[in-house]
Amino acid sequence: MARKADQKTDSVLDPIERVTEVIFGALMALTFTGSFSVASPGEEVRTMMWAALGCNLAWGLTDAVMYLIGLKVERQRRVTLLQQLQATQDPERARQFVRDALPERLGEAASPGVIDALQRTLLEAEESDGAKILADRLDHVQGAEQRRERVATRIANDKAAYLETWLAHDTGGRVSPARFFQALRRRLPDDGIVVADDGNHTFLVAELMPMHAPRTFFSPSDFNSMGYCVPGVIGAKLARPDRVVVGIVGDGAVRMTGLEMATAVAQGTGVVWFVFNDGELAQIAQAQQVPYNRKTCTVLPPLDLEALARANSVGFEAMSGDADIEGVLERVLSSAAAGRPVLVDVRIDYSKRTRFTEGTIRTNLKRFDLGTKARLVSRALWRRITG
Ligand SMILES: Cc1ncc(C[n+]2csc(CCOP(=O)(O)OP(=O)(O)O)c2C)c(N)n1
Ligand SMILES: [Mg+2]
Repeated sequence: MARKADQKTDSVLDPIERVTEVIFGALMALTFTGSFSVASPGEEVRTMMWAALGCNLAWGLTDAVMYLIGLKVERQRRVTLLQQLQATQDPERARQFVRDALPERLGEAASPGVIDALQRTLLEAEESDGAKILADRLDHVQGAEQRRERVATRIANDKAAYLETWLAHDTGGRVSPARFFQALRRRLPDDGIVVADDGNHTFLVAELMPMHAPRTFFSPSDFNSMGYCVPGVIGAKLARPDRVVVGIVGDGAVRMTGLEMATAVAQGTGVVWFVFNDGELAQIAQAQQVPYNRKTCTVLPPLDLEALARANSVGFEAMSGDADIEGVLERVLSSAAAGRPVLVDVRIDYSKRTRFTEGTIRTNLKRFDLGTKARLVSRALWRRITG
């Protein structure tokens, strides 16, 4: 009854063949059990009878499962063939698809004309199936739309909750990143451009400053080269003079390309650079703090940003706490609108870690092998104790 290996048919598993196998199994069971009871009746024979029955029952069940799988595979095969036929523009390829779907000898013998006729019949016959596929796809798309809405709501809720944690954080009198970006967002037009440098401030922008239009946020995201922002802001403004362009740059990065401010003055490009002044190469300092309990070469000497601005003939404002945010933003954005570049010394609060920093520390630790993990964790603990 089983299919011979070299016998190729147009069906992966023939339903009739399967039903026949089930009946065959049942007959076998009856035959075995019958012969045992005739040969030597008694307790042992009864056990064997049950065993034989059990075997055949299992065989029948296996066949039934195989039959259902076969139906599914068979249907998928037809669906794929239909899709291939519909998709191909090349008649020769279409013929090949039909030939492949035919029993071997028939496929070899059929002429192109016969195959073309078969193809037409196949496409017509499958039309109702095609409609079913379409309906399935539609269901899937509609399901996806509902999923999209669910995910969007969840993201919005998570973001609102995350913002709350920032607003509730004690900034110790310094400028709250969350309040700064909320105020900046309110004052910046939707197509206003924000250019960030590389550092902790980059992730603060990503996490706390919603962007309302494509191509309005720029940062050196591939090689993360510090020093991008000061000239980047000038470049963006020269390319889009009609847009408001501001930069967010660290007090480390501003030392790298800060003198480019002279170009803005020379070109009369009205831009604003907000220097997030925390006295450290914070992105690295924060990552050092957890494993080493030290800040190695990441604490910066003081930088007189007002003097730097004056030296370059650009305007200057200091933002020392949350109370300064609105007034400073008002003044610097109007100065930029009048074509006068401005540098702002933002005494930013970096006492709360970004999700990025939290995530990086955790992810890096996970990637290490067990020995390295144990070494890092024990050193971190030891340094917590010994200082
Ligand atoms: C040219 C260059 N050197 C070093 C680094 C490594 N690096 C990434 S962030 C960072 C600290 C940036 O400090 P700062 O500009 O003050 O920004 P903050 O992290 O304090 O916001 C450093 C040193 C880099 N990305 N590019
Ligand atoms: Mg810094």
